[in-house]
Amino acid sequence: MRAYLDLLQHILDQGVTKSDRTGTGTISVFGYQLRCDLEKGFPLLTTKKVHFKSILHELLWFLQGDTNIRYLVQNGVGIWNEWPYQNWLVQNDLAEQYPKYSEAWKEQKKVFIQNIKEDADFAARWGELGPVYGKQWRDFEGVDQIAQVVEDIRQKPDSRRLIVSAWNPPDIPIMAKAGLPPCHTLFQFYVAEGRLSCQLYQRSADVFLGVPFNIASYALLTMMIAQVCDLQPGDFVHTFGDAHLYLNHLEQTKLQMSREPRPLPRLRINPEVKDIFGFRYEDFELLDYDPYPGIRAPVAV
Ligand code: DHF
Ligand code: TMP
Repeated sequence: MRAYLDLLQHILDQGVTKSDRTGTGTISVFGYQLRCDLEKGFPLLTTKKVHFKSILHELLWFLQGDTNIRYLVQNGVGIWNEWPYQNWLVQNDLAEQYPKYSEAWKEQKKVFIQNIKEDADFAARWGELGPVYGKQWRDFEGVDQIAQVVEDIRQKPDSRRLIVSAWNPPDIPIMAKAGLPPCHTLFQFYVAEGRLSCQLYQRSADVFLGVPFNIASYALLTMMIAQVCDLQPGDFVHTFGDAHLYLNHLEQTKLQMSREPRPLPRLRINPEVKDIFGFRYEDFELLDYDPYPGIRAPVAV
């Protein structure tokens, strides 16, 4: 994954200082493209340990059309916790009492997440992110875009219209309330010489924390769709809008850039599964993953 380190270098070299919604501050570039050949290994970073389990559960959760964090929480995945938590604080007039990122805020988050886990009614009320990815993928005004795109890839592989969009303008204000308007906004498939490629347009990219997840997640989705369409995986092309490094991730970025990438792991998928909605957690096995240690970094909420 030299390509990822090149992106980090590019932002450090060319990025401009830019303030942002979260108040953290970034250095940012506008427009960039990265490509991985999925036959050369599974693109999970080796220059820090990336939690593959979270990526897999998140993707299965999207594919089920789920938008409530309860499934993730129950499977030990915390990557979406901060947004419903912050929404709950705001809606209950507690945001001033628990200032973002303070120790009290972190402690209260644990209580909130415990409630999501144990109390189904509480989770139904407060665990919802709004009509985010799962909803738009499976039910964009009644259209199951995933079922449709798989059908189109099978029937019309030459099509230039193999698109899934998570960007639904009337729903943007509702998504912004508890979750976020989709960062991975739109993706397109392409079939040539028996290989399935995928290109993602990501409007906004937290290059240190979010992007390693996003690359692996779309690589995984492309491999799953290739399998159910009897194709080989091709390239994953990742196109960025605002690609940024948060100012509180710069030390971590430099540490990561000092590490020499290792060979990529491989991903085994149970070859029996031929239905895109039929995959389970146990159908995947990551092999030969030998990363450097993880690097902690705070997420901007
Ligand atoms: N907001 C921001 N500011 N950046 C994001 O990357 C982001 N991503 C979202 C939602 N909102 C976001 C969803 N995806 C982590 C990774 C991906 C993700 C959210 C959070 C994260 O915190 N990763 C840590 C911990 C991993 C884990 O707990 O498994 C990491 O070190 O990779
Ligand atoms: P924004 O909505 O103000 O652009 O903030 C969203 C932040 O989350 C931004 O830093 C990009 C980051 N992000 C990713 O990088 N990947 C993701 O998958 C998600 C959901 C968010």
